[in-house]
Amino acid sequence: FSSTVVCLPRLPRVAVCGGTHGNELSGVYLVRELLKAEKKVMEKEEEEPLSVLMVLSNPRAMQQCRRYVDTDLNRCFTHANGPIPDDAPYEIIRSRELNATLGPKGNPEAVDLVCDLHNTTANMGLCFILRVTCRFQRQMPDVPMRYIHFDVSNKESYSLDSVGKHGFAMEIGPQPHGVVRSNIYTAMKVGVQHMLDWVRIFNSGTIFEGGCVDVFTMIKHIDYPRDSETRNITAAIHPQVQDRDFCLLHPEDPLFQTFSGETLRYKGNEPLYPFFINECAYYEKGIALSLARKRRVMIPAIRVQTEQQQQANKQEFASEEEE
Ligand SMILES: *[C@@H]1O[C@H](CO)[C@@H](O)[C@H](O)[C@H]1NC(C)=O
Ligand SMILES: *[C@@H]1O[C@H](CO)[C@@H](O)[C@H](O)[C@H]1NC(C)=O
Ligand SMILES: CC(=O)N[C@H]1CO[C@H](CO)[C@@H](O)[C@@H]1O
Ligand SMILES: [Zn+2]
Repeated sequence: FSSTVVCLPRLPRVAVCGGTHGNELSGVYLVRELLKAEKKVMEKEEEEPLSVLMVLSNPRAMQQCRRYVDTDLNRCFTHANGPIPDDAPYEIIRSRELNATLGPKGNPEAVDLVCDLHNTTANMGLCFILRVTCRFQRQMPDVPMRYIHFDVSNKESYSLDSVGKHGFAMEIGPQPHGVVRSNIYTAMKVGVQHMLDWVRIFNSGTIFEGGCVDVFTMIKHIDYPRDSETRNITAAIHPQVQDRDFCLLHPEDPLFQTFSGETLRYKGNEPLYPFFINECAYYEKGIALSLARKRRVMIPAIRVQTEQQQQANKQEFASEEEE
């Protein structure tokens, strides 16, 4: 498989975004730290061939240490048209601003890669949530690193990372509400550093060997058992499942424990991998956990396009636009 090398466009402009959810503090503190480091570099006037744009996505929610003020910012990036009213939700207004800074979405001027930093209260380690499959060469030292794929090919993507030409979310946990834990913060910092190193090495023309990578594809969400009248939850995640993200769940395995002490079992007909188990922010979305199928995917060797290939691409893009 490594005989064919796939050539991809250069990635000269990368954006690292934190605070898209204002209470996910690792990303907030990391972007602030990178902004400080950036200022030092600029004072020394060092030439940096890669442009890295640092963005604090939802300042108002960060100030209040809340996920969002009016509505989930990370669901606002669908193709919206027309003027917005003055009393529009804050996040709608902010999403337009971010679309202008990082995008516009679907436009050749958009940044090449958006890395959006999140964290989860679930015990998931470091995860890359992708719309396409790729992989970073190096493994992280202490944290398990995984790839999750949400198939959105038939739906319009709505997340911040969809504004760039390419994008992904880095999700890391467990870390509770409004808390920063140094192990999680450090793992995220190392993850971002790896990603930026990878882009620099890629842009410089190095060939990355192909190979296999395990990808978790989201199949479905499962809600908590609820009272049919009040809609209140009647059970919590079973202790045998709590914190066991990415451990195979078999049909008839315990899944929930009701508040009266009864065990409820997984009724699916195939074993699947649970993740986002008991994510705090997903109670309001009606998600107790998500289930994924694991696939092994072959990744071809990749290399950056030559100058000529890039020129040819630009022309192709321009003629598509005219159509
Ligand atoms: C982003 O901006 C472009 C150009 O102004 C517009 O066409 C598009 O609908 C905007 N998308 C969002 C999500 O705001
Ligand atoms: C359902 O939940 C609401 C809000 O948390 C609470 O006020 C109410 O008492 C609950 N109802 C029952 C029957 O437990
Ligand atoms: C997925 C998600 O939104 N995760 C959580 C990250 O951590 C913060 C607190 O630091 C939670 O509030 C989020 O819900
Ligand atoms: Zn988040």
